[in-house]
Amino acid sequence: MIRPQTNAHRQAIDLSGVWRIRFGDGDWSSGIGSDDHTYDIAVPGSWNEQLAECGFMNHVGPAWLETRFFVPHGERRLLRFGSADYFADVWVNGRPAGSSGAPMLPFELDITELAPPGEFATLVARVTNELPVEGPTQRVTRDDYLAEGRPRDEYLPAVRFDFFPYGGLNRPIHLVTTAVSALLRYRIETRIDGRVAVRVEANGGTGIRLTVGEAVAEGPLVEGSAELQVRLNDVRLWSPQSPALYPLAIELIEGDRPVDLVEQKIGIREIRVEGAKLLLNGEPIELKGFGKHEDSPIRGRGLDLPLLVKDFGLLRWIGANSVRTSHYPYAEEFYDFADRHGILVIDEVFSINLDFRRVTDVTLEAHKQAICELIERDRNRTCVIAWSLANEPGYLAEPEYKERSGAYWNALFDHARSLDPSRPLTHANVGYVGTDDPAFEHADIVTINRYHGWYSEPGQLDRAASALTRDLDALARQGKPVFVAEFGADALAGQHATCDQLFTEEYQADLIETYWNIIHEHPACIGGHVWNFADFRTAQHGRRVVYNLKGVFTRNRDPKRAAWALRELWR
Ligand code: GCB
Repeated sequence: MIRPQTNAHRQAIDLSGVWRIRFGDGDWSSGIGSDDHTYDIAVPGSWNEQLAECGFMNHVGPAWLETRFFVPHGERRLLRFGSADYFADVWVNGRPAGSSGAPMLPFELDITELAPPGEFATLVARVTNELPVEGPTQRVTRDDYLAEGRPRDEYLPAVRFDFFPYGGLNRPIHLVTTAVSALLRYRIETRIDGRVAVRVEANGGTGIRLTVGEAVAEGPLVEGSAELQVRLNDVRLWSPQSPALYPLAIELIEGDRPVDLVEQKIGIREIRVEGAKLLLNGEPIELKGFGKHEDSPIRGRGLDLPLLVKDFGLLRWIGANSVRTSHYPYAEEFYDFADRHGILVIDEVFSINLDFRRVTDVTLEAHKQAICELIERDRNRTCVIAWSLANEPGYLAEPEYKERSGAYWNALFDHARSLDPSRPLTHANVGYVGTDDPAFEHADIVTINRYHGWYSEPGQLDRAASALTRDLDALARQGKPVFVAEFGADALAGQHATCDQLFTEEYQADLIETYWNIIHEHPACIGGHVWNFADFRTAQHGRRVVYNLKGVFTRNRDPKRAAWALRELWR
């Protein structure tokens, strides 16, 4: 799948705007009507906060979204969704156009036959934010909480994770036109000696011209694919200090004229694990940064470009060099910023808190599919330095996790490695599972999330520090790099105390500083990510005051005391 773009050969029309929405289980595939049950909805944007006053804040289930668009001329006409949260079926002019794939990832539908050029067409998408029971992130219902004997764990909306299950079309949707002869996909490999190899697949055409910076190569297409290589002279390597990017262009040639073109920017860099070190361009690198969320007031998970500008400015201000896309693939625009700003990304698949009592073969297949689609989307990204295959599986400390997950991880890590042997693989381990997590055996980087000093040892930083050191020492015996992907404390901005007190800005800053000093000094530790960059909305639960307050910035991006402390530590 090619990222939507406009040039002499292809056109991408952004369908963002105010659409109409209707909630419910009926069938509105040929049009949602215009009665009292339909509402305005801005796309991209989640329905929850936008339509809270109409009663849809906590809506989990289907909603029907509709827009009308003008269909320009173009031999092939495609609809390209950045994502649908979490699943969508689409109709164009009342006829089925297709469905989404793995949640939080793009999908493309060929609507050439459904939408004649030179006319308006109607698009209806049935979007649901309900998860399947056997998915890599599993559905939970109110009744499940009770059946599991966990009444105090009830969340509204019911979820197995600690962020809000926003629904809707949260990323841009484009109408893309191309010629019938068109580029279909490509795979870039770079080497730090300046070699850039590209494998291209196309429909039609006779040859490919590859241009990277000043270097050009041409080659024939054989059975729809071609492999080309160029070499850059005096290559400037990409790194957080100097995120040099080169323009890369792939042209599809038919006879002697170009019929398609795709462009992107790439950096030349190498990422490698050696012993307990993570090496970027052959030098050890310490990861300093955050787990984030796609979350902002009113838009929910909807793409918010001003927020991206702000967040990347704040990452620089605080001295961070990396982010994990906790707990799902982010919008492609996020990776554009990361490539340009030199932010290293641990790209996480949407798999959270897998409960191994409910894992089946269907779960494994869906998990593999999600990894496949994630790697397909992001493999050409310079900023992506590792794949995270799951967050906190076995989080209920269910005995089934240790008994059964070995074969699951074996299959999953093998699958990911076969798709991309060039990047290290990891997963984020939960404290309840401990340091003998069966997934560690397969991971290239041993990653842990730890809340000593918060959920355990509350308010006791000395005990928290000893517990963290014990964990790191135990993990270091594996001889692999150890990474702390989450640590942190909630702080209500403006809450203060003179002694160690949960929820105060002082305690959050002190806990983060205590952890950072241990992480920084530990020989096996390649760095840490504070949980979280900013306060974020989560489902209603007795442990949360509307938001998860572990942000070092508020949801509006004002700094808490911990932000200043980190700036001091990291810059
Ligand atoms: C975790 C989860 C994260 C939560 C965080 C917390 O371990 O990975 O999703 O938000 O803890 O604040 O409890």
